[in-house]
Amino acid sequence: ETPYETILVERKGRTALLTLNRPKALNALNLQVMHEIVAAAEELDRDPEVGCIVLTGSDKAFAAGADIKEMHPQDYMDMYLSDWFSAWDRLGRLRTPTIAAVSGYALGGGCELAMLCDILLAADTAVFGQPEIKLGVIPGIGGSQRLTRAVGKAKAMELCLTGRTMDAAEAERAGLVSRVVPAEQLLGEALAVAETVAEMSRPVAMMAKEAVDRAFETTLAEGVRFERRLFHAVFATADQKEGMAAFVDKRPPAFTHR
Ligand code: CO8
Repeated sequence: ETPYETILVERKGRTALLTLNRPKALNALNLQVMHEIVAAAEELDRDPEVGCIVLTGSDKAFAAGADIKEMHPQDYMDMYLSDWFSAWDRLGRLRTPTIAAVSGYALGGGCELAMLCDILLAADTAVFGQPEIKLGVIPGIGGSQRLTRAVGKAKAMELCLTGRTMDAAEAERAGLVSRVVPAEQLLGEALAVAETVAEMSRPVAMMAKEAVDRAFETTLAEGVRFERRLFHAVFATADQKEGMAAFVDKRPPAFTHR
């Protein structure tokens, strides 16, 4: 039924679940995985019935990195002309909120993929790192930028320069992940968070995401101005009328996602 070979796509109500499925390679991210995830996610992003997308891997590995065997023979011109890995940027431009549910290894490109998502939930077994330097390369899917914004310069430098990994507890203390849960509860918890998000007004959730993301792109004054304009704009939605009316009437809101 699914046109994809390296990922599984499931729908549960207004939530979509994307599961990386290259178990023999610990979900190493080759170009096929990249194109399939991006295609699946963009299709879900266009679907008004989808309010949140969860991305996960296996118990052992969210993803153990970009596919080293595929990159090994490439030279500079191959990389430059194909703009290797640039399609991953499209994942960061989805409007639908995304959740990375990380169990086991999230190394290199795996850590970068998790950081491309909006909410990062970790199992207590999660291991994060940017070990590219040990292979004689550096992060290539935004790791040097997003890790630094998430955990600050000192820790990002240490991880990128030594290749040292951090466990889930350290990742939570450092602010990389929003929460750590026991491994056996990870998927259930991620789907519960997703369902909560998906039941909110879809356009208003999109605007909330856009506003938070703006904090990484602009100055405080510009960001606050951007937020204020979006805040005014939500008063054009039916869901603002419904949400506030429901509060006043002491009943749950029935959002129409308009
Ligand atoms: N790429 C390809 N294959 C992989 C990868 C990978 N990143 N990771 C694991 N595999 C394969 C192994 O080769 C092995 O295959 P086989 O059975 O055919 O030998 C299989 O998965 C199972 O792996 P292991 O036997 O190694 O499993 P272990 O439990 O012993 O070890 C580890 C797990 C510690 C995760 C180990 O596999 C490991 O160190 N993997 C590599 C981690 C890594 O360095 N990741 C960073 C890769 S570089 C990157 O992601 C960004 C590059 C940016 C480039 C930008 C270009 C523009």
